[in-house]
Amino acid sequence: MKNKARLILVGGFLGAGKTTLLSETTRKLMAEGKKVGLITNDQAAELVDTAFLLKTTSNVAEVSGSCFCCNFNGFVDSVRDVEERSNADILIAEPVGSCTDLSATIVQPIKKLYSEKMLLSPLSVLADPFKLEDILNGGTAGLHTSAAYIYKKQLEESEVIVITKTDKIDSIRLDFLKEKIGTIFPHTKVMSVSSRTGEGISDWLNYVLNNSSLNNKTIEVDYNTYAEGEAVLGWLNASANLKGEEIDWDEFAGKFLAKVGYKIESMKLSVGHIKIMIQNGSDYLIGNITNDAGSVETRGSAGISDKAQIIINARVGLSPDTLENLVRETLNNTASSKIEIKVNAWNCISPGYPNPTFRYN
Ligand SMILES: Nc1nc2c(ncn2[C@@H]2O[C@H](COP(=O)(O)OP(=O)(O)OP(=O)(O)O)[C@@H](O)[C@H]2O)c(=O)[nH]1
Ligand SMILES: [Mg+2]
Repeated sequence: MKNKARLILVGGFLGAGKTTLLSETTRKLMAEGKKVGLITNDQAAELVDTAFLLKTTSNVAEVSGSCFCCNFNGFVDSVRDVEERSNADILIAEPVGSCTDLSATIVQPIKKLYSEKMLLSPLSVLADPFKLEDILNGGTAGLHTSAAYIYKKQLEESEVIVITKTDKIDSIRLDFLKEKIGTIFPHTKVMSVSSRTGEGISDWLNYVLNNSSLNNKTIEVDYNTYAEGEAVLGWLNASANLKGEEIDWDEFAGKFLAKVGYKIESMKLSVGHIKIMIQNGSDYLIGNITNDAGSVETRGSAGISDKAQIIINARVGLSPDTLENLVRETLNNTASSKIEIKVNAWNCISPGYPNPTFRYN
């Protein structure tokens, strides 16, 4: 009989590096002959994360339209679906980056209702070092105060705080940061990873694969502040087909993101995360903006061709209507008369009040 599958929850604020770590981890585990299933999550469909992770494995299930906590049964169904489909030993799930109270709404319900079917690893919460440093120093990391509240609650309920992107921070600053976390959260394990260099990934994996969630504590969460922290973000998920003649998609992506980044910076907007993926057959490019300075990062290449698809996911401190106009205008303007845009899906919302299926305390 097959052993119980292990479920690893990888939380953390928008842009912390969750999907990148999932991708690197999956590659590593697959190379060791392990079967891995992944579960993505978002408030709406058309996810860059799902499309990106599908480049690593076909064993991806998506819960979209609601977060895991507010659609707990949908979450469990997806976990089981991907487990059966892939016969996976290890399942890794990424909740929406603006979600908190996961201990009460996911960890405890799984332990109470599904402990015979799955082993749950300690709840990992990923944190970008610069945002984390600012939050621990009493700042808001450029976020609305209610969004910063969510960030702090995520840290408070975590069993493992994983500092990400360590390739971007020097070792002395990293040690200070770890020390500070140890003072503020003395009972929480602290680890660090770089998905860019691979540093720390094996240690984190060993820890979550060999330990179970022992956390029976839930935290106090003021749901009105939590709801406000999510609602201040306009949330856009869109996809479109692009058509032109011999278009250099990397150049197109670079221009589009640079223009969005410029607007973000000049309007002094608070950025959760803006991510795009352009796919041209098996070639693809991912582009991200994760800070208010509007700085753009791209990876991969979508090459040159007549046709491509674009997925855009943006979480920005703007009303949905204004965000929609900003993205639409910038896309049209970048495409100019050379590229025809056929929109497949265009969804712009403000996340609703969190209403979890279960809440244990
Ligand atoms: N330098 C560096 N950048 C990283 C690392 N991990 C992630 N990033 C970058 O951080 C950005 C966000 O990464 P994601 O993995 O998409 O973050 P996420 O937490 O899944 O974001 P959401 O799904 O929006 O909540 C991307 O630009 C990544 O390339 C890392 O280890 N080093
Ligand atoms: Mg992600």
